[in-house]
Amino acid sequence: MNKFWIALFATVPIMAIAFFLIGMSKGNGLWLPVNITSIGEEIDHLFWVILALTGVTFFGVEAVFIWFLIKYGGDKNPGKGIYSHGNPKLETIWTIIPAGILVFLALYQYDTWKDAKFKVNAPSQDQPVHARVTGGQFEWRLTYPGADGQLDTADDLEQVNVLHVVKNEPTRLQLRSRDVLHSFFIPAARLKQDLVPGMPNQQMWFTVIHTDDDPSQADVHEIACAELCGWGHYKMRGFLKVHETREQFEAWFQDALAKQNATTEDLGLPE
Ligand SMILES: [Cu+2]
Repeated sequence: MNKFWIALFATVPIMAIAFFLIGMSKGNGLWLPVNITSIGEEIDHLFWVILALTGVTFFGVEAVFIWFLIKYGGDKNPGKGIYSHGNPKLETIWTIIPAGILVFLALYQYDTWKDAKFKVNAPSQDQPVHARVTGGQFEWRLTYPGADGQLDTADDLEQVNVLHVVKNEPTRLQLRSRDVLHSFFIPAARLKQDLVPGMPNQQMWFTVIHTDDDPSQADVHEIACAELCGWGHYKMRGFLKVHETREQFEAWFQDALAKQNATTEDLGLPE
């Protein structure tokens, strides 16, 4: 076979590996952000297990592919090609192996999924949610229950796009959509949840255990909408602000509440 074609096809796996190595090398911001939640370590572990499985498969498939290109090239096999109508035994084997791997993954990830997603495992269910996240075209609206612990009362605090939480405290959120499908995604927390119109009480929970070791953004992490939700989808960028202590959070909360409830007189503005 023409060496040119071998080189061209071999370029694909070589480039894939090169991009992978560049992507995962530290400091260029292409890889996952540093994990900040207790559940994130388990999710990262699953990520690596799946990456290893798919990686080994990738190398195996590419090796066979390149070997076949060389072995069955036209220069070594002159004449007409042979057309096969399949091999039931071979097909059974290559169906059973991936099916087995998928069953293994389904069982292997079950405990993590249960902890991250089954509502019965949500923390502090007897207490009010930390905040309600309402996705809407095109913003995240955060509503915190005030001192009464009830949402939709006069002492609520409403904020846009920045979610404030406290380090080492289990945080439970209520999620809902105001209009279309959105997806609340906190990459550093390794959590993502669709907001489905008509399902007003979806939940997400996590505990921030440590913050990014990059001092320039030690306590602020990106929030993104991970579901194309309209022309302004890109604008649904928010931030997760982590307070070191409950006192710091309360200080921010009271200040924000006072600003929210300020009158024009308080602010010294003309009426
Ligand atoms: Cu959205």
